[in-house]
Amino acid sequence: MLYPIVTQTRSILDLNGIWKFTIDKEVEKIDPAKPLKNAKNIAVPASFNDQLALQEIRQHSGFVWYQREVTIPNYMFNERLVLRFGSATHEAWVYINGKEITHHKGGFTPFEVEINNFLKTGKNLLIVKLSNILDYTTLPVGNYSETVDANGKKVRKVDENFDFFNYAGLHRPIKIYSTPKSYIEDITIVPDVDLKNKSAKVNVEIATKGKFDAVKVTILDEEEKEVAQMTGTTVDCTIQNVHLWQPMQAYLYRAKVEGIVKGEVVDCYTEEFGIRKIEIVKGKFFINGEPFYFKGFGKHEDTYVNGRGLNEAYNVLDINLMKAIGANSFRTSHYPYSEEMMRLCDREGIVVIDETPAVGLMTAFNFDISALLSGGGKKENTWNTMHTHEAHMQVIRELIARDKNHACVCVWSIANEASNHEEGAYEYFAPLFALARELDKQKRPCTYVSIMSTMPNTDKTSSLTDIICLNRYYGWYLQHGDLLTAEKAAAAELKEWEKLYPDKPIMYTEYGADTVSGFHSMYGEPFTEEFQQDYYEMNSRVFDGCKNFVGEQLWNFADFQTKFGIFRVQGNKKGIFNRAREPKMVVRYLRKRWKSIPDLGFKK
Ligand code: BDP
Repeated sequence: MLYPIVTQTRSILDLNGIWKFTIDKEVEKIDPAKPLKNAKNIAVPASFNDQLALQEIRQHSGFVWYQREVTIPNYMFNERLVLRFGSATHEAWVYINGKEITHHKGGFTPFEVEINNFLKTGKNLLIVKLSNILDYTTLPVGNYSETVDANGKKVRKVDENFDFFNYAGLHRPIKIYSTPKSYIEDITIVPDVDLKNKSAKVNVEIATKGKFDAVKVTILDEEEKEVAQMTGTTVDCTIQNVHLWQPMQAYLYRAKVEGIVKGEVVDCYTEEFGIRKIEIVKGKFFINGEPFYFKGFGKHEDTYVNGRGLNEAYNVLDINLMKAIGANSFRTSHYPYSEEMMRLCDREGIVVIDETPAVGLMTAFNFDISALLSGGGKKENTWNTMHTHEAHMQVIRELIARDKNHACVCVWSIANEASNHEEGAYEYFAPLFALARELDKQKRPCTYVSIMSTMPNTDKTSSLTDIICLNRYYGWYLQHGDLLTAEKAAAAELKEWEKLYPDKPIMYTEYGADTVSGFHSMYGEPFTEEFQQDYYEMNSRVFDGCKNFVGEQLWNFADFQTKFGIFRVQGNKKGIFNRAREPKMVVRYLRKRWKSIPDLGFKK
């Protein structure tokens, strides 16, 4: 799916800004043909939750409505006009002038609809109804309930089955873009590097709609120099003396695609791409023929006020903070991040593990200590109870369609912390891995990241994965505060994985300790900045002792907002930066360690 850009044949109307907003109290039916009553001003893109300073809005579960007027300049009416949402969380019904024109389920991928037939000259009323309901059929997974209050009114409640706040709203840019009536619909670029000869074969496949006499593809380098020119919709070229996209040293080529009628360029789109080779050989993760070592983070899209909404200044800052401490990668835990962030990572050379929103696939997930005390908490029965397979297939399709050309995307993560140890997990996951592998023409490695209950002897799905990705909290959730015992347990587990899969790379995709900025102790007490540093030093020793260990992505880059819970004090505090991105003490230790570990060639 192409990202909307302005070219000589395409333009964009930006619909970001102040919209009207109201929560749906489900007392009176809302008519999408009329302006919303008693609506408040709200900024788009952003989560709605933290903008209005009202408890009932922040905690609202159910439906909300957004509205704005749209006027299309007359000169644009001859073009094909497409309304595009970067995302709408989690389910959207879109109306123009009272007519439903599209519907999309899934809060982290873009969708679009042609709107020529629904528009009139002058003002048009654009209304979006959103649901933030998550249940056992959606991704992420929510515990959904409906009760009735004292007045007989239905009360909906979504209890997150995961550890981040269920922010919702129009999270990403909304645009109307134009294309000619005959247009370039999609571009798929697959580079194949010949490292020995320093060359690359680049395959470009173009989907078009309408009639073109010819399609021309020109490959340009960063100096705008033409390196190849081809005609056709499935074309190959070979680039000699190729500039590779390297971790932290990005190089981007551009494929300029032109649809031609009678010698005239009717439509034109330019797609950036990087050329790099990813391979897994004998327990190592190679980029461009050298073993790569992941240093970085699990993150969140989470900032003050914007919530999970796009915040480009924070994206830029986060990447610069990563660079400042010698990191080279992150995982889009626990959902696809904005297209804007992916484009930035292409430019900056950040290596990304691109994750679906499959989080919460575990009936036993619980932060409820009273339930634990009164008999073991929730029951394990995930694969018979949850019905997320269809949603899971859909997000894999939509994620790969969106991100397939990104050089920064080096691994797909199919899920985070599912019940991979339960009976039925293999049957659930095998078709998902097969689908991802079939759809991705670049054949990137696929993985899932596993929870501590999924051990070498209990994981039912590890044979499916290309990399063993572990979320491990030895010394925090287990052996809490006892780093000596934790170190032994962590090292012992890695040995078992190495024995089981001598040829699969192993990495940590989460490890961390809640730490409150400004808490200190002489006695290595948990929650203090000293303990956080001791914890990371302990883990570093374990990693360095494991031959096939290819990376450390800690949890979390920054403190982030979660649902209420007795394990959370205004959110999760495992950040090495706080939510404002101020460093905790451990940042100095990590900077020293990571700056001394090269991105390529660390463990030969
Ligand atoms: C893991 C989850 C992550 C949590 C983290 C934690 O993948 O979402 O925030 O642990 O508990 O279970 O801090």
